[in-house]
Amino acid sequence: MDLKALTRYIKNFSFDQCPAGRRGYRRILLQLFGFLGHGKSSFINSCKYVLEDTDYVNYAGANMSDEGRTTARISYKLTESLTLVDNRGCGKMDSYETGEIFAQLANLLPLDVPVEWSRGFRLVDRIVDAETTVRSSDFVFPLFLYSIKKRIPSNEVEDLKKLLQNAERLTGIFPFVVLTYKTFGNLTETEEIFRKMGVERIFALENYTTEDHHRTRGRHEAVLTLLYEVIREVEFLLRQPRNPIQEVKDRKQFILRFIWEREMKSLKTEQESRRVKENLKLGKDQYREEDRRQFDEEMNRLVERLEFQRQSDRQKLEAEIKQYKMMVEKLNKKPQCVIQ
Ligand SMILES: Nc1nc2c(ncn2[C@@H]2O[C@H](COP(=O)(O)OP(=O)(O)OP(=O)(O)O)[C@@H](O)[C@H]2O)c(=O)[nH]1
Ligand SMILES: [Mg+2]
Repeated sequence: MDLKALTRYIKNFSFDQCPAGRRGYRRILLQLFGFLGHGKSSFINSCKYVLEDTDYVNYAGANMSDEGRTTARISYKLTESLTLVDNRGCGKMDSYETGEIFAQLANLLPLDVPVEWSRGFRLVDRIVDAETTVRSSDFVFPLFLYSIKKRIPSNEVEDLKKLLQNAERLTGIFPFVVLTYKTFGNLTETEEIFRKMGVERIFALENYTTEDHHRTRGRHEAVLTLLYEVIREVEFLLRQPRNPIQEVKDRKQFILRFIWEREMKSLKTEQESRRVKENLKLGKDQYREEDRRQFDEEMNRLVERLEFQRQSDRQKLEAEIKQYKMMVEKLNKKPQCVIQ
């Protein structure tokens, strides 16, 4: 398909045209997720640039530095039936940040408002507060963006795999992966790592950016092909009966279970560390007690020895006094010598 035909296909897509009907959906919500500064906002700018065929505009506020900065969950309408969502990127893969990512991905948090990173059960409150804004007519499609430039540390592969698998459990779709900064690293190696994680659909591209947005056929084609493939996948999935309302319920249950398990785990860890600390303190007290006991024993031994010494000295002294007395008595009894 040439570029024009691809563009037409994307712009004309509507759930009404699907052979099995709209099945309760109105738009595809292409949920962009990934780490800070991996090119999510730039990808949105690229899509707008390619599809709208106007001047390059930094709509999504892609950061000028290498670091990212999107802190809200903003939606960008691309066509009547396709909306992109720039989710807040995560910095690390702890259960708090991944919990937030899941809640965003599951479309359970409001669109177009700042995203707070909350701890504890606060996320549950936010999900409940957002209930009136969640639309079951959104077909949630996960798109994971990863910059080749950042290379995947081998000790993070397992966590990344788990993140993608959970995204699949949450949305029913194994995320498509978009490798950004295509020419800034080893593409084949990165693709291989993602394939081993079970990713089937990998796309690599060089985003259009504020500094570099000279139109090239290659870059246009990469963006259009990805959007086309997303739509084709949705059409394929719609061949099976689906229940959008049930899907929202399932997603909510998944997240609530995740938060519950996370909090239970953190409570257990807290209790465990408190127990270890108490034992340690107890250990110290026991140690002090043992010290004191040894000291007392030593003191008692010394006192005993001193007492023994004192007794034997006294006996010796008494014996000497006795002897001395006897000598004096003897001397006193000696007959007086009379000098004539
Ligand atoms: N050369 C090149 N630069 C890119 C590409 N993608 C993004 N950039 C640059 O990388 C920086 C960060 O990109 P953003 O699009 O802001 O990243 P982000 O994922 O939205 O970051 P957060 O909002 O923090 O999650 C910006 O300076 C972009 O111009 C790419 O594919 N190639
Ligand atoms: Mg951003």
